[in-house]
Amino acid sequence: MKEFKRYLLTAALPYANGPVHIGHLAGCYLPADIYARYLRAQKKDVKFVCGSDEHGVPITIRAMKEGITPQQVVDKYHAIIKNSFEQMGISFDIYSRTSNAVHHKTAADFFTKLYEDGLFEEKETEQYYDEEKKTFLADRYIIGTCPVCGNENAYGDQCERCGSSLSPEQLINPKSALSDAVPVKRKTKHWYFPLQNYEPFLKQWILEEHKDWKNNVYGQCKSWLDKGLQPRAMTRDSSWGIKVPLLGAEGKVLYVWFDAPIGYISATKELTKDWEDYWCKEDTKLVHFIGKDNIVFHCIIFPAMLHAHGNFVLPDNVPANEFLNIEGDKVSTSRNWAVWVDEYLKDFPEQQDVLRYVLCANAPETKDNDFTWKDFQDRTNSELVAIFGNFVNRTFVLMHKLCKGKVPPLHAEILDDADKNMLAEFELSKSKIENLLNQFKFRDALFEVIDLARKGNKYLQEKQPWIVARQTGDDGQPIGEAQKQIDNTLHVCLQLTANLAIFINPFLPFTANKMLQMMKVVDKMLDWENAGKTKLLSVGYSLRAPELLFRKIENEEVKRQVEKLQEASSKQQSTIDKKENNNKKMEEIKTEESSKASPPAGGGGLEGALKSTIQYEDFAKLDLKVGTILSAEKIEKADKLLKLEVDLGFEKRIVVSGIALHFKPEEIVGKQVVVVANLASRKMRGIESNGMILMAEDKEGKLYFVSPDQKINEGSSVT
Ligand code: B3M
Ligand code: ZN
Repeated sequence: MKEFKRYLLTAALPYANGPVHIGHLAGCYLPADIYARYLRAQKKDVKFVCGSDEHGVPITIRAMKEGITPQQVVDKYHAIIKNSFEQMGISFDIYSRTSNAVHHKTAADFFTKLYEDGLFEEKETEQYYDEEKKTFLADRYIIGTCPVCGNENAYGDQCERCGSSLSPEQLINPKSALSDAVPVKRKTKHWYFPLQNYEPFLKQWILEEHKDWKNNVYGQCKSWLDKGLQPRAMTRDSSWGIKVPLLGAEGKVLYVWFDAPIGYISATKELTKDWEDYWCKEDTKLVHFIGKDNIVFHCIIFPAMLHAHGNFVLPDNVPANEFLNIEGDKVSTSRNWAVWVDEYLKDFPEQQDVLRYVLCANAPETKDNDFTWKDFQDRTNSELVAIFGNFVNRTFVLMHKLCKGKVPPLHAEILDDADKNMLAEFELSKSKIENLLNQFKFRDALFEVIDLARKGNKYLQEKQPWIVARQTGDDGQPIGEAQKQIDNTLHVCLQLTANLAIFINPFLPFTANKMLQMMKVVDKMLDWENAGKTKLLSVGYSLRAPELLFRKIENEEVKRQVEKLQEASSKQQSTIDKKENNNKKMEEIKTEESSKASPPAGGGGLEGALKSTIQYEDFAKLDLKVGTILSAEKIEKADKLLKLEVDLGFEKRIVVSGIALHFKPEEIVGKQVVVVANLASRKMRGIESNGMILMAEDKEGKLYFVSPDQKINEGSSVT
């Protein structure tokens, strides 16, 4: 194994276009922080850098939504994000921002160097342009109807309703988000980085030399490299960002994914004058902590840039995590389906470690995972409180009761196997935990720590010093032999407590600190070299009274959070509905106006308006089946939706239908309906809906079921 002299850890720069949510924490900030704390405890030379990503379309879109300037957006969210990280104990050595002058210069110089070395290809292409606003439009700025699900507000790169990734050309009725104008194509010049030229280097470096990377990371890289790389434009037409440092490049800025990773270099420059040691010396271990959506940028594009530039080290590892879902559903900012860190901190003051614990125990290290408030409660109550907290608390209470509040001596002559085995566990745990942390297996490492506390509880339970203490002499005190046994037990438990503080420190630093206070020892005790030792607390040393390390999470709190999540998302939904309604109304007005101007053949007006003609093959794609509604129930916090169970003959299905305002659940049970049976399933309010019920709607908006005119077998086809 290569020996490294220093460590440079980076965590993805969050876009300063919103607060951070717990998915961000679990994805990269928490693992990075655990690793940084672990290395620092080992007295390694570590720099842990991060900052806000303040450029790119996400920022300008947010500015447009909030009706403020991009600068105001980044100022607002940079402060919120920075504060959330600080409060959560994410121990960056620097949290910078890409709007800083140092960064602008560093990124521009980087670009210039590649340019002067002749490494860019200059190309003119056609891109969408808004003639009213006189600006080119990034894909995100083009809005239209999704060809997959019909969402009228799909973006030119993605439909947020059905998740399809799109290109602006695929949108039906594309419009500029800035002016509503229909965009036109215009020529524009950009500088492309020919990634394909770096393929041989990347293949050798990743596929041959980094087989040690996590499967998800290695796999994604391999698939990109197998598909073959394409030139990528490193500049954009925009007024927000780092100006392209070339003559004749007015109105152009660096592509955000060109400048953002260079932000790691700029932040290090800001942090230390020795920044070159960390970026240019081969014995630096550079580790990028990121979420899975950033893999290609950190494993392929940025390394190719660094390699092309020369002089820089490449990442030794990129331990990317998968995504954390919330209550069974994907995190979505637009649907406000997220647990925001700043709000958590308000609702659960002083409970940072509990969240750190749950997010690490449930970290999406190898696959997407789910955060639920119930699991948050269960893990807190049955692991942190019942195992770790309980062990430490019992140890302290018993030590005060049976050993006069002091570390009792160890009577070697009567140590039994249970004592010896317990003491031997310290070293064993240390090597297991180290081994796991070195491989970025934070969850398993944390479970080892909890397991050690569990062993402590078991040991204490077997030893039962409170029972031994009943063997009293005439003076009412435990007889000598009994006291010796008690001493040994509590001596072992206290040394174990000291070890637990060291082990838990990278994960739950606030808790480790509380434990230091209780043991009246200094920070130095938490140095990793002390882990595994059995004589950390000196005999006779008097310790403080116990303080509860964790408190239970009550049912009420959990209920409140689940409600809050649902309320926030339905509030958001109703604004989206309103917007969609407004858009619809706008469409209606436009259609009416245009029909007045030139009435279409056969009448016109809204009612007669038909969608464009489809071919029989289009119709034949639908699988329409007759089904019977077996049960219907309301869905909490979703006043428009009913959850239906429908018998389709060949199977029973759950279908969520937006008919709750029109029908009472009890009046539709037994009804025969027509179901679009091959519609892709969709989650609504956390419930998976498999299909759609056909309804007829009259002019007033009243709904009617479409049903066979007499009862027929379930599963019959509608053709
Ligand atoms: N800001 C993407 C994100 O927040 C981007 C990461 C930059 S890391 C250099 O997911
Ligand atoms: Zn869609």
